[in-house]
Amino acid sequence: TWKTAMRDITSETPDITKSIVHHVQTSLARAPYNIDDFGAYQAAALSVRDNLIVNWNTTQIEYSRKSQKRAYYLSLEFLMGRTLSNALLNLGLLDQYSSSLSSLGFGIEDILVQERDAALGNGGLGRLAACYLDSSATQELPVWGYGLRYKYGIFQQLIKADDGSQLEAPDPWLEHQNPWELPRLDVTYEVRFYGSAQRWGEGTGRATWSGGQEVLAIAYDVMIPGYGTRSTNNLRLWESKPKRGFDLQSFNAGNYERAVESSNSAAAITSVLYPNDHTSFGKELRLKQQYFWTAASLADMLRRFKNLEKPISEFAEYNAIQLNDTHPTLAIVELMRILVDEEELSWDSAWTIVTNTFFFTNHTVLPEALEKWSVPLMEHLLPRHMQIIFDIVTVEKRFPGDRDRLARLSLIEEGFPKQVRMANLAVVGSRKVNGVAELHSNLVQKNLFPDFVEFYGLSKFGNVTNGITPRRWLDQCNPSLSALITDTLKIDRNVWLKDLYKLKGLLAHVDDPQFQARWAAVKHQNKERLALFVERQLGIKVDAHALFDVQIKRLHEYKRQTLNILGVIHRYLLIKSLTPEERKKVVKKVVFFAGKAAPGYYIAKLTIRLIVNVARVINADPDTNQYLSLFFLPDYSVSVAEILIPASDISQHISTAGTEASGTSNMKFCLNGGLLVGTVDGANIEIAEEVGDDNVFFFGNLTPDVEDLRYRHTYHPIPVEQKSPALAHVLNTVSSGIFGSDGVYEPLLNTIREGDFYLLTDDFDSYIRALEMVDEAYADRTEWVKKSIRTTAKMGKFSSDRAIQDYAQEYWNIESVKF
Ligand code: 26W
Repeated sequence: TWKTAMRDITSETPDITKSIVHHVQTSLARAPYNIDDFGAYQAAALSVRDNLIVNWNTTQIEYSRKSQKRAYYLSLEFLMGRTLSNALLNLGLLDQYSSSLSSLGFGIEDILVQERDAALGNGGLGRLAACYLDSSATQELPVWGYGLRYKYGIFQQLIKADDGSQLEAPDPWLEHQNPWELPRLDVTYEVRFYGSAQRWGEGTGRATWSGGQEVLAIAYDVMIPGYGTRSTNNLRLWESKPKRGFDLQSFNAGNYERAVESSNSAAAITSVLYPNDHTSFGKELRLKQQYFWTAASLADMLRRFKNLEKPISEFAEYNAIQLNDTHPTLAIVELMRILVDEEELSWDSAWTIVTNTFFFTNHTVLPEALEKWSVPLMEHLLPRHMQIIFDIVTVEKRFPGDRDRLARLSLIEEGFPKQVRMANLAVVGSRKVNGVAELHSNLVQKNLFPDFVEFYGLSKFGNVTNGITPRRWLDQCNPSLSALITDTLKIDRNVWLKDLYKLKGLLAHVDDPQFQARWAAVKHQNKERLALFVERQLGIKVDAHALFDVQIKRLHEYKRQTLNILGVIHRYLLIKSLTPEERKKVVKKVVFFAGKAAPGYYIAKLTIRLIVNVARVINADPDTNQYLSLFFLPDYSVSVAEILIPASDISQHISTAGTEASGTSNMKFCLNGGLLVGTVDGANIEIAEEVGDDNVFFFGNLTPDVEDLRYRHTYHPIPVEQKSPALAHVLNTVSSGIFGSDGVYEPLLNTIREGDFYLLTDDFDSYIRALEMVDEAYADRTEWVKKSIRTTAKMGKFSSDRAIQDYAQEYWNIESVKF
């Protein structure tokens, strides 16, 4: 126990143990004899942090000393998850901390789960940013992240006991001190809003922006350790603060309330992460977040650049800025403002610098996700930036070419009010534009920006297929599989975790029955771990011998969780119709769902309700519940994904063809030996190319047919009964009220019966057939295990190390900094 361990501290005590005890007594100011798991976590974290700080400082000094080109990753979201386990892995200190904690009476597993997720993101885009930071540091690349330090991360999801609907609660993740950040109260910038812009210097395009509200940006640095290297990069998150305690002018005028109000409005900027994913609402506070963050980040970069004492004309030779979707597009305009108004460069030289500095990644082709800001709102909040955008429009028009087309590719959309199209601005202001999987990048060129492709040529458009970090998404979340791989490949873990193509060495062992048995045993162990987790969470026992089928992602119509749940109901009805004898031949299956719905997304929330209530009925049916059970795991997070992914036999990635830009959890499942059920969409296609068509279960219509099918839905509708009798039966069963009466689900069912924009009626039958193929394949367990091994073996391409290399070489032109 702590008490004895404390008494036993001697000169022989390992340094790590001493350091943990030291932090209990000093940083936590607590007596060591009544420390609980959380206190032990805090002390261990502070002790690990001491190691990180040393490496981080060395790295930053080296970066300054070498003054090489740097890249900056601007993302409004960083979905980091937990840090302690990742830091221990990357520092190579996991075993030592584990034994120190155990000598103090604590189990490492109990300690690691004390940490709260840093959930400063919605989904794929935010988690991608986190994987890219890991890979950049691992490859010793000088890359910094810039984001916002939200006081509240993505909301906590609760499921209402009476009707199964989603409730949202705040996520005050900073309640306890966060050991992974370093407040830099000395690194601050002033950011202006509102006021007015006065042009000066005839024909130069210059202006002065003054007045309005000034807000302070304060830096918090999060250390990002690389794996197996001392290189430790920085993620700088900005917090907003009123410039003074409160607005002195109002205060002196006797208006105390107004004074406090203005200080509230400054603090509000970084108070909460917007929980929408794929829908833009055009709220003023969101625009304020975007500008606050880009302005502070650019001021910071400029200050760093000026320390190099290079001419400003060389800015783009030393800095590359990656825009993670359009959210940071104002950075383009802000850099123009700084160069033209403050550095007094000519418009054209400024524009050359800008268009050599920025790179833009698009993450979705859904029209409702394309950001637009109303011109009157921009004029009010950022008058100088609106002027610059209008000037960009005018200057772009000087280029030779087809005027009509240029009007169409205009940054301003006509209407009431006029709107600024941020994606178009991002394309115009960037050196290169990329999508996140082959298919998606083609759609970006053909459907989203065809006129720009014609205008600038194809060379401005590229593809970087997404990737995931194998450190978190294999070694950390699936230590048994990692150990088995190391043992089998007979190469050091440090080697294959940094060169994931090495996994193909597993192919030589596919036919080895002993290896197959060990592979299957690992999967089973992970299924038992998930079963235990579910039992603790929901109080229901899960049969780990059943096939585990998982769909975890944000709830969205295009991702078609509805297709999945209707398929589950279909299976339930089928099993129900069998005799007890016949049922014995059914493949036992457990279906897991998890994911959050945007708080205002009615249909997505209704889908959750349906899943939860179907689960209640199915799990309580003694005729069927040994063959089919269903769980909706509340409050999906990175940490929950780390338990679910290693336990899956199959996972579902079943978006309507052409709608899922890439998907990244598909890669995580396959890396962990789960097989993929999916549509021919996003990175599914490239995964199938790698692992082979016979190791994935594809179904559904293809992208080129989607448009035509939608047209037919509108002009030549065919009733569901005719198109898919099986689906019609399922819909009618839901309507009949066995999962909840009084027609609650009708609005959801009607999206399918009328319009069916996401083509469920077109894909249902082939979906069911694909699931039948899964059943057949699963019956031959040896063949199944081979498929699983082959899948993992072929996932090398999907390491985020490869993706980051692509960006570093083809886009940013940066090199590793070795020391
Ligand atoms: C303005 C509202 C808003 C918020 C977030 C619009 C769009 C977004 C993101 C771009 C949505 C997103 O996360 N997209 C996902 O990005 C992943 C990483 O590239 C891809 O793997 C997913 O397919 C894509 O949906």
